[in-house]
Amino acid sequence: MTTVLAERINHCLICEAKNHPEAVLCSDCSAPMALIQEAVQQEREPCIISVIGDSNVGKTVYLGFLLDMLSKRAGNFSAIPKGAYSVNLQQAVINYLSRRMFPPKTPSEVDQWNWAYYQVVRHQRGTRWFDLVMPDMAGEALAAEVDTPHSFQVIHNLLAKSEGCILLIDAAMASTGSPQPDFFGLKLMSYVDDMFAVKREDKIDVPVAVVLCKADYCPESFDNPHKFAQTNLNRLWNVCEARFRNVEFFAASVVGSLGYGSDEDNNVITIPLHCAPRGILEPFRWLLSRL
Ligand SMILES: Nc1nc2c(ncn2[C@@H]2O[C@H](COP(=O)(O)OP(=O)(O)OP(=O)(O)O)[C@@H](O)[C@H]2O)c(=O)[nH]1
Ligand SMILES: [Mg+2]
Ligand SMILES: [Zn+2]
Repeated sequence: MTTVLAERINHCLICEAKNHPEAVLCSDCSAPMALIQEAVQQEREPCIISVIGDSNVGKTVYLGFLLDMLSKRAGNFSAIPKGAYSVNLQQAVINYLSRRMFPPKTPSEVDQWNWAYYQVVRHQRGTRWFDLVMPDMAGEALAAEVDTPHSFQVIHNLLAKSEGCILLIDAAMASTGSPQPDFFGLKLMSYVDDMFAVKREDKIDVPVAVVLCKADYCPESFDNPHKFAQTNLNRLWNVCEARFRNVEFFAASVVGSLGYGSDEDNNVITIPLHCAPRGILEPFRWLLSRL
């Protein structure tokens, strides 16, 4: 394993394209070359966890908070970021929220995404260290890839290499009767299904944590995420039941109270008045227990 990894030092971790030794980003897929350099240094193949979901569902906010809580040792976890670039996402999210703003949407261009490479251990459960790579993808790029597979090759490669997924769904939107979160979830899960299916009749083993985001708008989803999903996201629920062996539903939110204001174009915007993260670690803890 060590020598194989060392031989791959100039090959992108995500798409395996050979790059110039001094390349910072992969010339094929724009993933940071620091990922493979880190893996070679650790002498361990990292485990990729993908946070997926529609645009505006809350991926950046969720991932930023998750990484921040991990590095603050929440829930008996310890997390060590590898490389300063790994801290950028959590820093940006916490900075925005401390100024009572949400972070801007993630650009579709892959070279603008934040990638996090963390070593994580949970103290109660022995000493197994996980080397995790978690990119913050743009929802629009994901939607384009799902609609036209291979249009964003980096997403295709990332998902194919993922050992677990956190699928974020806009519970607030679903609770108002909008079918959009349900359809998007269904599309994403069938994309993942196509990617991992070996035989049609076999269920997929890859663990998927379905996180009902913005649950502060619909607190009932905290009481019973299963029932909420079965009622408001029935198409997604059915595909999970039929095709995936390892799925669990969770509810999460980061804000305790919201205010409303307007931006310079007089659009109504939400203002996070204070943060009260709830349900952020549970999906992650469950996912690690399944790896
Ligand atoms: N009420 C509430 N709103 C939230 C929460 N998390 C995110 N939001 C709202 O959702 C918006 C989008 O969050 P992002 O994290 O930027 O969404 P994203 O999935 O990264 O979107 P893309 O970058 O476009 O893919 C924020 O601007 C907030 O308005 C939450 O926990 N509660
Ligand atoms: Mg984003
Ligand atoms: Zn690449």
